[in-house]
Amino acid sequence: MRQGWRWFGPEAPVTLDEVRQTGATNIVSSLHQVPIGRAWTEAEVRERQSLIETTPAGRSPLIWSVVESIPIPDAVKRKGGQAKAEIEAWIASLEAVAACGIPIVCYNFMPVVDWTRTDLDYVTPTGATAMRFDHERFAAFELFVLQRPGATEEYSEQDRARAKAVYESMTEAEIAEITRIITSALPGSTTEPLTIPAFREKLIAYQGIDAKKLRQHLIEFLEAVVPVAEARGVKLTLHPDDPPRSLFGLPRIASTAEDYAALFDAVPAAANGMCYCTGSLGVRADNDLPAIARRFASRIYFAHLRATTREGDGRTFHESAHLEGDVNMVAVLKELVAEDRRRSADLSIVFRSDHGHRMLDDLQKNVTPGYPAIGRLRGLAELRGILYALDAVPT
Ligand code: DNO
Repeated sequence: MRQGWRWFGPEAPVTLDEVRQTGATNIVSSLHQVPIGRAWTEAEVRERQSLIETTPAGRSPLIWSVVESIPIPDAVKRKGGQAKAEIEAWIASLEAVAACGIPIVCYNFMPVVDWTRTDLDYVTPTGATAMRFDHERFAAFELFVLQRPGATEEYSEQDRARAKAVYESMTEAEIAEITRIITSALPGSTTEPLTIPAFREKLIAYQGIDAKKLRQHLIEFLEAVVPVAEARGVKLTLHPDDPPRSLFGLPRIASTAEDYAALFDAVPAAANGMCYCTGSLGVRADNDLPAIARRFASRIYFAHLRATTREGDGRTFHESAHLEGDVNMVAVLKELVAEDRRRSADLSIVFRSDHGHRMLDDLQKNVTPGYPAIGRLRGLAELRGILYALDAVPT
């Protein structure tokens, strides 16, 4: 398996020279500066590639092997008026990536928000901080800050009462913070947070789109892009929903094995692949992670490895150290290694230690939420240990 590292570009707090020190060899990156929906040019991709792949004398080389992500605009997910043009722009970006020989592209199909958390710095017993999704805080936001029409009916009376108590205990600053975290679409996103009215509008635009329709839109998207990827030798990998269930009354369709099976049945070409993310899928107790890895082994080109711990009734969770929590990482890696052994080196699975606790010096530094260097390095080192023990020395 190939050791990857997500790098957010030249402005990011973690530099390429630092990445090199982690022992990772494969860079996972995107043109984060390009607005969502604008087609990437080959020159732009090449420029970034040359930054990554120009190695200072005496240093070990890095290679840009995964684009995470080429974002998909909401118009495609909703199949709005601009959908066709947006898909064409996405294909142009894919062509630019393919022209530079980058073999893997990751994307997601979550409406409006990408990954969602309510706390970025939840203090764990070690003193390191983790990201957390607190169901009650989320409900407090949705019911009393966002005041989403229709939300009330989706919660039980007991949930509403708990959410109200949580909301009433929150300070103005806490309310502003949770609003910022949730409406930036994802913590650490390069997009600006939305105002509450703008966020509401984005949700309203999805009215009438249920899971069946959203899945159909994804299939139509795949029917347009997979043949291009197939012809250009690029593997597309769909990232699972995080958390793997509906939020804000919006449908989600990449949360379970059956969700993925439906997509692979509809568009069977090998380029239609999976980004196997243990942290996202693992939030559901009914997702059997090793079984999912076994079932879709040949479609897994890229893996995000991290663990979460469910709390209470399971709707709340926090991110654990990589080998702790609800994910049996040894069992997962056994499956991935078995698949990797069936492959040629050029198709070896790229994995990255996903997220990481904020610890040691990173507690004093500016970090990208979820992506501090030290916590991720701890994760990578632990994962590497398992691979060595499985006699699967990573490249
Ligand atoms: C979070 C990431 C996601 C992922 C996208 C892929 O840490 O795993 O934001 O990059 O969902 O499109």
